[in-house]
Amino acid sequence: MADADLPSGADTTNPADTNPAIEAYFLEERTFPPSEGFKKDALVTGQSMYDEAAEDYRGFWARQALDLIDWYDEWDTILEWDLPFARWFVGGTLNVAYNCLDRHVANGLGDKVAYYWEGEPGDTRTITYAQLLDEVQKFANVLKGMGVTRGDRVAIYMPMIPELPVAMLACTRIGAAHSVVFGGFSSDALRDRINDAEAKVLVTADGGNRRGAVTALKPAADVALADTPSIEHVVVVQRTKNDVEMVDGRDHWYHDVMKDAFPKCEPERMDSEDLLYLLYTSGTTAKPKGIMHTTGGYLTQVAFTHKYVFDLHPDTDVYWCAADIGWVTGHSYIVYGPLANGATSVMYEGTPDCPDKDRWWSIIEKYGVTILYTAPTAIRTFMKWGTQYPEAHDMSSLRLLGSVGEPINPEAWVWYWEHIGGGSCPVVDTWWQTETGAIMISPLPGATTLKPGSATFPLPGISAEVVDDDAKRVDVGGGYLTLTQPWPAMLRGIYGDPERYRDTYWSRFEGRYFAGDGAKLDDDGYLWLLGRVDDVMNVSGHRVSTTEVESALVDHPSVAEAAVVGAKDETTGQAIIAYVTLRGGQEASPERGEELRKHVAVKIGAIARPKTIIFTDDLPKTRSGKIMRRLLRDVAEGRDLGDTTTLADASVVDEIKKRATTSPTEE
Ligand code: 7RM
Repeated sequence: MADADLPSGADTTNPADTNPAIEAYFLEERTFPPSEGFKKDALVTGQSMYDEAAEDYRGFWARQALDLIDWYDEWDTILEWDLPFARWFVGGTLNVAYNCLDRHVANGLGDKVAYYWEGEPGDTRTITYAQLLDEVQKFANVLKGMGVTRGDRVAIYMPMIPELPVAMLACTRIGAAHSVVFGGFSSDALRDRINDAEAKVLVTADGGNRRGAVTALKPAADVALADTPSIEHVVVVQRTKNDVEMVDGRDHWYHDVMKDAFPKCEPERMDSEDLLYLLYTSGTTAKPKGIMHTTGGYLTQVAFTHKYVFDLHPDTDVYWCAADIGWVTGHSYIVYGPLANGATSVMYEGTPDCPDKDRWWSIIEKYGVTILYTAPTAIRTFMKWGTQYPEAHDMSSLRLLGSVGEPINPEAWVWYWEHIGGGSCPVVDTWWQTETGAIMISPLPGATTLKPGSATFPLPGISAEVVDDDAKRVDVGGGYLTLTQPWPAMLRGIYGDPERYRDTYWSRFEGRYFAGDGAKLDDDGYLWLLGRVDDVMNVSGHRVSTTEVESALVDHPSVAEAAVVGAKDETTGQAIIAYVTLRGGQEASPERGEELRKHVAVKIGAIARPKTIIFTDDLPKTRSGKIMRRLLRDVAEGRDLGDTTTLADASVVDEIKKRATTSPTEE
């Protein structure tokens, strides 16, 4: 299948006399139609849902809202759209916790497992829907007892333990909005987010387990709490038993306050447009943006996408989204989507290499996981570690794989398909953002013929277009990815800053939502994400996407991962610098570097040939696994590094800096 000698796509897709916003070079010709076996039981196999939605997207979403969600009062108006401000299911009332818990228990599913939870040290908990409902009601009463009421904000700073979804659902039950701050973020990040939201209560834990060590959360929270005047109470879950200080009157152990909590708590009837949560995007330069998600539209679209993109069969599937709940992927696809659909999920506390590099595969084998949803960064890491780890486990329970967070290079896609999916599981590449709330562009696995590396088409009810610098639609080729009509889970704004909302997302192209991604359309109308447009390189006047060069590098059998940046260059404007991680057992050498440079030239054209290849064991990444190309560009241009606080492992940069100054280049 793998074909390293595909002809260059440059001359077929890009006439040299045009000047596109981003050029399209990479040609991937492999296709994977849904198998008959998969189609037999698939929820969607044909085009009719697309057609139905295209005819009337408002009506389509209204039917989904009725089908998937229980409402106390139905809405009067499906959508009020005063660009850029949307209101969905106006006048409708509902409660998210009720939809995620009570209705399933009332339907006789109380004993069904909501979460198989696995702690990193190997301790486990199995939590049924009935147990989760009990816990949520009690914690809702705890919050009420601390003065939290409808409309308040609650900050949550926790490891991946069951009390995290409990705290989120307890908030939704009483109509308070949560603001989950990823447990890996610093005290400063926590403080700024608490203060921006003016949260009344903080829910945290003593610590969490990560790669065999305890990460102390409460001590970090204490530093933040020195400067958060809105916080009245702090609830602390005991997870790791590390030493913590408890401030009298302010700090309370979770197990203490839960002991006497009243077991029943009626869900609040919330308005469809009431704030459900804030989630801050980790901007490295500007003040973080509190992305606002509301209730009815959000729940509708996360339930819809979780059901149809993952072809969910709730009676038989064991679903595992391996993200952190502190990332939007965890909000939508560990908590709200799966619970709204009554799914059984796996939740894992730790890292994939603890105690060994096969931890995920042993979890899949142990619980019989059928659906796995993860990020390209994880897949490329597994490629680097080698196939012996997945091969040591029986993963035949898997039937569907998902990817999210970055463009997935075709070769990583095929590796995932082959070595994790055993050559029989569709891989759904799902494009979306914190701001979109739910999956927007993705295959439907029983209906869509897959192309490795393509997110394929907008989902039913979603409308996306690629445009050029003048906002003119591009039908074939590269440009800016825009969304052209409102969608139910869309952000409702930036907390406290409507103007920034308009400026950031709606000002670049009139009437269109644009949040920074490049994309191209191929001859068959498939969408290929090309990375952030800020990262696009300008080489002798050609606008080259980082994604395509990276994919050409990862296409080489020796490469596991690559990050490419444009660094200032006297002759070409920018020169392409590639940071490359080799697969297990492969040796770095000047010859290997030369071979890779050639490979890129053959694969996509001489213009994209990297000037320099820097071999590195690791790349700087955000906590959700996105490569931080800005940092690599700074290293390549010899600039001082800016803020690196969203880095997963800051030492990676120092290592790369050393190598960058000792690596041979083209000349
Ligand atoms: C869900 C999430 C959003 C940004 C987005 C893209 C990139 C996400 C894909 C992707 C290519 C994908 N939310 N991105 N998914 N790029 N293909 N399937 O990641 O707010 O943290 O990030 O992530 O650049 O704009 S996020």
